[in-house]
Amino acid sequence: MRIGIYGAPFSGKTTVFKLLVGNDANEEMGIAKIRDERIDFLSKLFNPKKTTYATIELVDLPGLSPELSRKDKNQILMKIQNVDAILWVIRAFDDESVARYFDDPGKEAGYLRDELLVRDLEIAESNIEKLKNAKRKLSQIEEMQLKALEKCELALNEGKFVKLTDLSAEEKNLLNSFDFFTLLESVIVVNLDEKSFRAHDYKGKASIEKLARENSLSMMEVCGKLEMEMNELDEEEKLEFLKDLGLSESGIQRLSKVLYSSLGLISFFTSGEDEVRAWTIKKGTTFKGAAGKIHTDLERGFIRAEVVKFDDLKKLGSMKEIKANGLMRLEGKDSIVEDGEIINVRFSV
Ligand SMILES: Nc1nc2c(ncn2[C@@H]2O[C@H](COP(=O)(O)OP(=O)(O)O)[C@@H](O)[C@H]2O)c(=O)[nH]1
Ligand SMILES: [Mg+2]
Repeated sequence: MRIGIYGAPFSGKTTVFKLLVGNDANEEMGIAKIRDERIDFLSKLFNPKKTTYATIELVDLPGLSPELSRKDKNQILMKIQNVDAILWVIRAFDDESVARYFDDPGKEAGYLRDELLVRDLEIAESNIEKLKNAKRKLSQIEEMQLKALEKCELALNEGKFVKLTDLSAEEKNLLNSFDFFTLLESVIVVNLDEKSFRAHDYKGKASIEKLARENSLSMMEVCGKLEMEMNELDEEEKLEFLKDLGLSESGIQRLSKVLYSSLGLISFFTSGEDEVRAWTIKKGTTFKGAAGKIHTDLERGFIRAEVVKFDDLKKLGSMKEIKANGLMRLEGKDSIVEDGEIINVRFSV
């Protein structure tokens, strides 16, 4: 999974990127470990040689701002092609030492939305034109593409995201090759200073909430600077610090969860003496499909999966107790995996 970090200059994009990827990141692209306290627990319990967290790939973009030329903007936006989701970072922290492009975070969010709409409209229009000007009879697929593109054009002209347009699954498929940004999931991260973070209030809040609601985007608040400072603390101090803020987990942990849920992703686990590992799958994946994530042999030779719920294991404390209480079940290839299941695949090849 790849996520592009999008926003105006000095909004805290690189700060969020570094928080996710690790402090010493200095590249545009990085791999973020998804912190998951369930993996920490399993790792303590099984004491494996290796512990592997789920990961996501992140792309840190230069800032987009109104005074840039169309060409410069497109160059920046090109970097979010081929991502699965866009993470918007909005500047809502007060700090006179850091330059600011918009005096109102609500306006900043509106600007970011408009840039995506303008770019997508350009894509729709130019491809409609291309198809219409083709000096040959269009194939059936191209006819359908044209119809779908015209629906998008209409919606975009009304300021509506492509993902909210009334398109069939087939039409969405046909649109895949155009890389519409407003067809992707977006998560809005509002970067606050400590004062507004504690108060849960800041200028433009209502209008960002409205924008998120209207376009069906997820939204969350973080305090980038505090998170950075928190990274210097040891685990216990960190928890104290979070508690003082009325939180139980860091913004980055919350962000991972928001990303997962907005992308329709869940985790399952494998565990043993060699490795405890988290795997990322789409909601609705079957046990056979999940087995294929681990290894194609496991999918090919799938017999059954032994399944334990993480919460049961946490409660009972050992696999022995799980078995004694009949809490390990067997599942066939077509059953659906639920979030937090620990799976052992029985297979033969
Ligand atoms: N006061 C304050 N400063 C921040 C916060 N987040 C980022 N900054 C600072 O703002 C400046 C720009 O941040 P950066 O992440 O590089 O922004 P980018 O241009 O969007 O990548 C840096 O000096 C950061 O240290 C925050 O939450 N509060
Ligand atoms: Mg940056």
